[in-house]
Amino acid sequence: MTVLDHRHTAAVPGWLPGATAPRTDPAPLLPDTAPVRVLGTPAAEKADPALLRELYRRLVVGRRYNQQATTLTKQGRLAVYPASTGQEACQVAAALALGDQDWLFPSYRDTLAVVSRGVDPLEALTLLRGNAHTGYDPRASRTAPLSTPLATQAPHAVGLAHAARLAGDPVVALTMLGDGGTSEGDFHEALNFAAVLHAPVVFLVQNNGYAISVPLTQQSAAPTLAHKAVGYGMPGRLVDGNDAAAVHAVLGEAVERARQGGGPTLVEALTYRVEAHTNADDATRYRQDEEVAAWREHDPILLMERALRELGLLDEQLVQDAADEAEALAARMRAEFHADPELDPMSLFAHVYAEPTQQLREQAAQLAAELAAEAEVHH
Ligand SMILES: Cc1ncc(C[n+]2csc(CCOP(=O)(O)OP(=O)(O)O)c2C)c(N)n1
Repeated sequence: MTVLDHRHTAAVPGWLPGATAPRTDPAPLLPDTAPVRVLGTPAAEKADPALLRELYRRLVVGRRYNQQATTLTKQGRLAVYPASTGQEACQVAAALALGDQDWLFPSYRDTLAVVSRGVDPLEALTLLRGNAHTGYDPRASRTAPLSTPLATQAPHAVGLAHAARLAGDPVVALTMLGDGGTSEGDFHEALNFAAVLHAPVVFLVQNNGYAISVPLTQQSAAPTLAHKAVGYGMPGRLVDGNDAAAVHAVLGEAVERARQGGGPTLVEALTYRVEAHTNADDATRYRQDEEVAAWREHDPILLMERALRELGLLDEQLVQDAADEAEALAARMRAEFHADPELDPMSLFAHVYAEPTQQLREQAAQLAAELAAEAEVHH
């Protein structure tokens, strides 16, 4: 027995009165001990067949979207694309778990979630094409811009959700991050604020194993990333991130809990980034082919197909319709991205502040003069 042991045994009963005492036993907040699974388990039989088929359709279309966008980067038609190939279950389930009144706060890897939420598939790629603007109306779609700085979208989600709660609107905000994002200060501040304010927020961490070349083992010593919830006083859930039905169920519960005033939830979805970080990365430099191959066997579309077949829900028509829709979308992407967009450099200054600052006005005037001078030269 050491002096420190005494601290553990005496802490709660002998705690001094006042505001510093722990308010609840943290043990009930400990995350799931194993990832939640639905597909291939008895729970699949209780799942809504229409939902499973809808998830399948979205997965197939989503995979094709990822493939086509990646190809467009190779042709120089798209500046950068952080593919969510292999992570489509998280992407489509996140979009489906939200209602129309809710808000999504995505990261740069979550274009597919934005599209699955109903934003035009081409508009959703505007930022990644090199435009200064988001390309879609965040207010109309209740979808924040894709966040390039890691985890900054998390405090934004908390702020919006808290404001909505104060206004009495039954809005839930769901924010998506990567495993690397959970090391950012913004992530921790967001969790703390969300728990203290009891904000209706769901944090979805897609643990895809890597932050560019940094594997999770070098990123975090937490037993699971879901454990990070406990210290802030919210539940942490662990789910198989390639099981679309499980991700949908776990997120659905968390969204409902938040809507009913139950506060925030952190969900860790175990998944894998099958492609490189972006088209600017060579993943073979830091991971083995066998690892990728093993995850391809646990692919979200494979899991869903297998489950649908077992349940007698995979008919020719569904397969054909999903494939046709996917090809039509890919063809539209190719056609639309064939030409370079016409950009107005002056639009750079739009939508920054409601009232442009003096500095921005000066910069805008300077750019306008430079453009006019250039036009004169070419005249
Ligand atoms: C604040 C901040 N720091 C560093 C970067 C550079 N950066 C871009 S992606 C990335 C890795 C992120 O990994 P993870 O959060 O696991 O997400 P994933 O890309 O795997 O979806 C880093 C460090 C950044 N975008 N923002």
